Amino acid sequence: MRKLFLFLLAGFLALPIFGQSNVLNDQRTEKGFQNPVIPGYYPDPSVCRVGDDFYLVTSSFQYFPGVPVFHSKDLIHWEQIGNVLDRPSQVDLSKGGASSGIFAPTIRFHEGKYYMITTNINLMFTNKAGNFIVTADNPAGPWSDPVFIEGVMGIDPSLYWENGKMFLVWSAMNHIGFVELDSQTYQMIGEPKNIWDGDGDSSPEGPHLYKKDGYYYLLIAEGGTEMGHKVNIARSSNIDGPYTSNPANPILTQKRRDSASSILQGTGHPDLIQAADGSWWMVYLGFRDTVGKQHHLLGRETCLAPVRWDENAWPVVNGKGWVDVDMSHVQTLPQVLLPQASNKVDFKDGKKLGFEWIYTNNPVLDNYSYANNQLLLKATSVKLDDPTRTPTFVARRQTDVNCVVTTSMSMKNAKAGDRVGLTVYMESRGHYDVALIGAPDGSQQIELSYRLGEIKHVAKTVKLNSKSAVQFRIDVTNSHYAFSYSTDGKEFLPLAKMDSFFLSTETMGGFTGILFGWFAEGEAGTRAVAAIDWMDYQPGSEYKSQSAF
Ligand code: 6LW
Repeated sequence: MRKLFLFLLAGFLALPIFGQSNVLNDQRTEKGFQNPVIPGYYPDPSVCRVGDDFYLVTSSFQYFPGVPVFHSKDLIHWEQIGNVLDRPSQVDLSKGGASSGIFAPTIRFHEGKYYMITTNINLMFTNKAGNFIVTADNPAGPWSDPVFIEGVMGIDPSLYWENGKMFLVWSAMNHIGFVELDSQTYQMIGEPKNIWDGDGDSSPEGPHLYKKDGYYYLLIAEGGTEMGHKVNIARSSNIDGPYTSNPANPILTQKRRDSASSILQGTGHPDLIQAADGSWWMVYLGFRDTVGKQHHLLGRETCLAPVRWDENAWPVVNGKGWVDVDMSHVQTLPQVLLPQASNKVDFKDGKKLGFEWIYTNNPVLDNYSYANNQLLLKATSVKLDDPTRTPTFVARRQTDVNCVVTTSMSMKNAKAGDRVGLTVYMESRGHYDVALIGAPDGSQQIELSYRLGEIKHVAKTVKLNSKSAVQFRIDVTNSHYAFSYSTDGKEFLPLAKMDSFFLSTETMGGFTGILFGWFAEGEAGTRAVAAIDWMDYQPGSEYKSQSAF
């Protein structure tokens, strides 16, 4: 009887927890988290709150769809709920190269409407570029077509409203610009003004305005988005200045003696948010310096820190102005865990690729279809190496330092020179590919090759006896991408181990991170098709690193 009572009581207590969507179990904790909170190339985060729901967006550069949108209840566990720019009519990425396209976005909620403002920097290639606003009733979409703001030159726009007026701040080269916008047409009212030049470091950028205790606070990043990145803040009693720097700037930087050995570096590009309980938090980007010698692979990732912001005082980030991967000391909001996502993507029973899959530039979506529980990729003559056109290529981010990626695929209608496979892709000038290729005698071979700048090399070829599906596997550590293949799905034979160092952001340049994706390419008139059965992505344990040197 007692047991039955306890059982019923436990069930009753569990109800409100299981009753909520996204909540897996009752292992709630209010202490601690790990950075990054959104791993993989998700830089320049901006966040807004509606009730106790948080919405976050990040920049996306040359990839489509653009500007991923995430939802969270606790600022720690984020689920992607869509992409803001998911129709070609919203974004022209057609001719931009690596790290062109969509720079830092801002998301805000004002009078029942969500606003996202960002910059398409492809001004040289399209007249549909510059700073623009899209709006939505639901942050998951659909979002409107863009309204471009005429005459605003620069990047990193952000919005602020007060007394029915709408204001824009942005990074205009070496200063922060400010102007009022017409709240209906989003066009400038009057002349823009410089309101702050920052504290003298390079690249004052990513501005956001907040009001607290009668002051306007202007938060920016400085130092550039590398090792010297930092967060500075100024305040004024008037919205258009003059702004006075915080004497304790920078309020966040890893360029301190205490944080020099942290794996998390380059922290900056912040946004502040106050939770419903009154606590303040900062989202910002940081990268994990895992390859060694100040090289990273996964891009700039979204991170979190607590902020103490006493009345009339300047905000203090994480108590000490620097952060770490391990934030287990932090008293957090009540944590709401997400359902464990499946590691295996397949196309059985009508399943399709989710929001996290991206294409370069504006993809030709007719080249991607589903049939017989497979994803089919039609090859074209546009190569992965092409910096400005869209090859048949769809990919997901590397989100873990150590992981194992396996896929099963085959090639149909192959002619000599056709190539379909799996790539570790930093950009068109830097990728490691394992592929099925069409041989002149009509057979198929496996080819492992790489492109690093002007160097293109075939590292290994293996003859195949059949055209059935093969399995490619990449064992990933901080230092290497180790490729192997199987023809029976059981026994994997090694192909080669490639250094990760050469694909790093510091080697290749740019603002993005590593992707794993399938591609299909051939000579003009190719009819080859890549038939994909599945991809399995198994995260490994973090930071069990091997020396890269
Ligand atoms: C972004 C700028 C920056 O627009 O890099 O990290 C640019 N900060 O603010 C691209 O991410």
